[in-house]
Amino acid sequence: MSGGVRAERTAGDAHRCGLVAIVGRPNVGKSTYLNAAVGHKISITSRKPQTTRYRVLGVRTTDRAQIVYVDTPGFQARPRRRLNSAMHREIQRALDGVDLILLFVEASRWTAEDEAACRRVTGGAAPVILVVNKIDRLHRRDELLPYLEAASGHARFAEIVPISARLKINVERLESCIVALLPEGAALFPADQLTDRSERFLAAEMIREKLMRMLGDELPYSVSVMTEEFEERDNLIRIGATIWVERDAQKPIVIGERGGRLKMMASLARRDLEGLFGRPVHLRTWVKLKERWADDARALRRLGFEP
Ligand SMILES: Nc1nc2c(ncn2[C@@H]2O[C@H](COP(=O)(O)OP(=O)(O)OP(=O)(O)O)[C@@H](O)[C@H]2O)c(=O)[nH]1
Ligand SMILES: [Mg+2]
Repeated sequence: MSGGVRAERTAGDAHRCGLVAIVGRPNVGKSTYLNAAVGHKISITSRKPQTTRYRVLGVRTTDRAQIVYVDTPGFQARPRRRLNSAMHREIQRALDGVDLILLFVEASRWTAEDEAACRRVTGGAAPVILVVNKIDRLHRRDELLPYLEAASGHARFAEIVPISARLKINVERLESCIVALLPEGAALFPADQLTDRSERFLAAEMIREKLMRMLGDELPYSVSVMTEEFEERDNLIRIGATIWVERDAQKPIVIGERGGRLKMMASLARRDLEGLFGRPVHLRTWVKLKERWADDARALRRLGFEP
């Protein structure tokens, strides 16, 4: 081989590449970590559980490795609606054939759902790293050690790594642990590719994130977003998206007084999308009634869930 990075490597540090699933109960910070690890906002986040509904790939490429992360919906012990079952299947698909699993929990808590997620992912072929997130929330540093000791009793983990995804504490250390456990192999994606998801998908998700963040506690679970138009012309991206609600009474809540709330959400989403695409975006949104979409197999297929 002539020159280049590869020739300079010694035998001990061959290029590594693999699929790494990010799994855990809702709201533990899985998507926040994905974005921190990749360095771009690819997966949406919010304070409310069940923000992520789809598998989302995030690719982190360095000169010695490529980590292909798969973010997943939060693991729920009992899926209720068809939508939740579809989300469960997304987790299942993410786990198929992965090289490594990151099980996310929150520092100082181990709930029944954490336990269920732990049982689901351990005992398979892939090694599991327990990631203890949100350590910045601990009031005292000496709370961490007993928690880590107790956690190590729950299953056999390849590593236990405490981090703060939000403050990016120990994220590099976690990355080194991941790379050490990946198989040798060539990169799966070009170095500049960040995700497998289309721009249409990302547009719908950024809008849904604002709905998750700005609507009250129940309503976010009743809305879905579909990109209907996506057109690039003269350095401008024109996007048209429909927001589905389940009941007529939900429309005015999403739209807000004189359209104020919808305008605000669209404007925040537009700013995110301009950051992501690096070009000006023109965004139009409509709110439509689609009764019981979350229990409707056809509607879920249109929203991109595989049957
Ligand atoms: N204090 C603190 N908050 C965090 C940290 N990581 C994530 N969060 C917050 O926790 C909340 C949930 O984060 P997400 O990344 O959406 O969690 P998730 O696990 O992807 O949630 P689902 O998609 O619903 O399963 C958000 O408000 C984040 O800002 C952290 O390290 N410290
Ligand atoms: Mg998430």
